[in-house]
Amino acid sequence: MIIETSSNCNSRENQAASLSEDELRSLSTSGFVALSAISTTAEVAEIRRIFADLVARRVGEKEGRLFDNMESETRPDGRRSIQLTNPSKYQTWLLDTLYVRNATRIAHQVLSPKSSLTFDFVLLKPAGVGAGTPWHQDEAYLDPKFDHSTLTFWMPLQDVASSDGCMAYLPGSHLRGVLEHRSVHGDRHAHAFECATAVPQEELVVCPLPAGGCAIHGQRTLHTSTNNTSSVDRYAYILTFGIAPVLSKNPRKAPWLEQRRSKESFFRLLFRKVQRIRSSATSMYRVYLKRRLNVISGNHS
Ligand SMILES: O=C(O)CCC(=O)C(=O)O
Repeated sequence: MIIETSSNCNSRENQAASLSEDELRSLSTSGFVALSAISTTAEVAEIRRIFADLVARRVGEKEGRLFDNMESETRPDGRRSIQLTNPSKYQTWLLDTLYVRNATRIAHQVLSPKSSLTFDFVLLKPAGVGAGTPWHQDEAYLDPKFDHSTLTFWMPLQDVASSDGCMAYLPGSHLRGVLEHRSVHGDRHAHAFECATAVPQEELVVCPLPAGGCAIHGQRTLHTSTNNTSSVDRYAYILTFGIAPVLSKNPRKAPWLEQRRSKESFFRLLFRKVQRIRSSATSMYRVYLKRRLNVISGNHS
């Protein structure tokens, strides 16, 4: 059965920024929670205007921050899922928004008062052709040598339902550990990963939201988004908060990351990592550096 969450969407008329007991329970039992408002109509309209302008001017393209995250050699029909990484670098006002303030307060409540914004990005799924994001866990993108603790906020900049590229979740999946992933379309050059385990469609929960609403999920919650078949471009502004990762006592294996790494140049890899996690522990970078130097010198240990 596909359950729509609109009736569970908790209203936040005054955009007060902490989760209720029910919302906290939903996050810990289901791995996600939907809020009907985290920003204001005026703020959402301004953020949308800024993103439309940045994308139209192809800001960030040369630096590799603007790209189609689903494009691959087998599916070269790009511009169906356009990602702009760290838009707040180009428009610092984004960091002063009510959205970021509210999300920060919620992250402090849920993760730790020491948590901070580590990464922001926009995903544009163009009208009529926008490709849904494949099922994945966010932790599949993170370095398996470290223990991570992150929380992601997903705010649509227009109303979204199944036909507009809304989010869908598999409740309880955050308790299953990090699952096997692979490159989308079997192409290691593609940015996106997909979960290699089949997701029971009858258990997924689709999450329609009004503009300025918010879906919040943890790093292991399996999630996807639907195709945008509507006549309106779908924008979502996504914030990831985290605490500094710590070297894991039980490091995971993530062959999908290794396979992609082996195809990338050292400098491109390092640039991407620095882009993705601005405020990670310096120890992480020491490990990246050591690993790549080993690869270059032929020592693959
Ligand atoms: O916007 C989407 O299509 C998916 C976003 C996503 O995967 C995320 O926020 O972690």
